[in-house]
Amino acid sequence: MSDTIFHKIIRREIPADIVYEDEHLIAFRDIAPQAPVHVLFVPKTDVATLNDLKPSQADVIGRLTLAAAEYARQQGFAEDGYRVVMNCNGHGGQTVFQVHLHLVAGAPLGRFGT
Ligand code: IU
Repeated sequence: MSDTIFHKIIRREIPADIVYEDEHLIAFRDIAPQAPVHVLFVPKTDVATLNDLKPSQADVIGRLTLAAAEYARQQGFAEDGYRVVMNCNGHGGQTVFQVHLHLVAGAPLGRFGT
């Protein structure tokens, strides 16, 4: 098993502000939020980067996306809108090498990449 900071959060070895968890994934607030809402959705399956994702693991990413959309609905900002982002490796800005999906929301967001 990999041993990133996110694995430690999954194992409850370090604290996090967990907002959702099921058998497949965990979601918690980012410690350095980039928007009023900034939640990370992390699979419990070990996948370091998107480059390592196998076709047979498509459900891993599907579940993250569906969980983020459901969270947006439950929290009441789905209609206003939100953004989901996955960073990959250095140029993508990935710093934690367990794949994760950022959900950012709560204010109008700038055009991506500007
Ligand atoms: P990235 O896509 O790998 O760059 O995203 C990692 C995120 O994990 C980043 O937004 C950090 O603020 C966040 N994070 C966290 O929420 N808790 C931690 O203990 C650490 C990083 I280290």
